[in-house]
Amino acid sequence: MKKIFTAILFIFLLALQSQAATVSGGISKVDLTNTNRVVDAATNAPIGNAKVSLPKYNYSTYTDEYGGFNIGNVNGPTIMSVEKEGYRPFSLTINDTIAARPMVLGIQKSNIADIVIASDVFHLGDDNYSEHSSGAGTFRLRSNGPYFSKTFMLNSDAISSNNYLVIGSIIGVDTLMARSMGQNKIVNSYASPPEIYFNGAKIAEIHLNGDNQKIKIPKNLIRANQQNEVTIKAGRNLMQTAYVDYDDIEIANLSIISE
Ligand SMILES: [Ca+2]
Repeated sequence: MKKIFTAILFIFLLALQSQAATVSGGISKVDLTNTNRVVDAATNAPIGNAKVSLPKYNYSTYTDEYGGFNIGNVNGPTIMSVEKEGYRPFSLTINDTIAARPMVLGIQKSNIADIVIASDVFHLGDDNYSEHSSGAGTFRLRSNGPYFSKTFMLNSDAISSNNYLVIGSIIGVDTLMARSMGQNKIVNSYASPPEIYFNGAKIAEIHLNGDNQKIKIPKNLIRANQQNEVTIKAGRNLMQTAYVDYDDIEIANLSIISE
């Protein structure tokens, strides 16, 4: 049975009020109404000096004291990531429509139990992809090959809590479901879904592109006080039988969180 993972977004794409917002200290800053901002998801407090990156454009900037930041024009889907010490890595798939409006991004404080597996953007596949793919035009990074694998320690607390693998953002998935949802414009082919393995056992398939996909890690697979391993395998173009054509995807921010 195939599973669909609902994207849970810890973000607020709120239209900003037309009135000038008041920030801490009673200082008003009129241009906040038209500015993208990074705030604390719990308190709404502005977060300064957060790094905002668009890897596709090799662009990065830092938020000002009001949490404000600017990005230039974007074309098509692209991953935007936000990094700030003490906070969980955050990423969001944006496009020209989203980028044209002010964005308020609520980022969450990190937990001592969080494990960041990858905080950057990496590409899986073979660098051979259709211009109609849901990631086409976005892939800037050379492929790391069809597999990604990383080992990390889990302590004994991991057994007593619920653990999730969180994929910050994923683009380029060209499954039948992604196609039927209008995530790409490919008419004559589709791919098998990327597969997620934990300590060698398949725990999920990714059928859709999106942000913050949470995958529960079965407790019986967890090795406490030992190395554990996450592996992601790219899907394959199911209409190409003459050779193996991996479905090229890009992933930003992989982490393990426990709740
Ligand atoms: Ca390919």
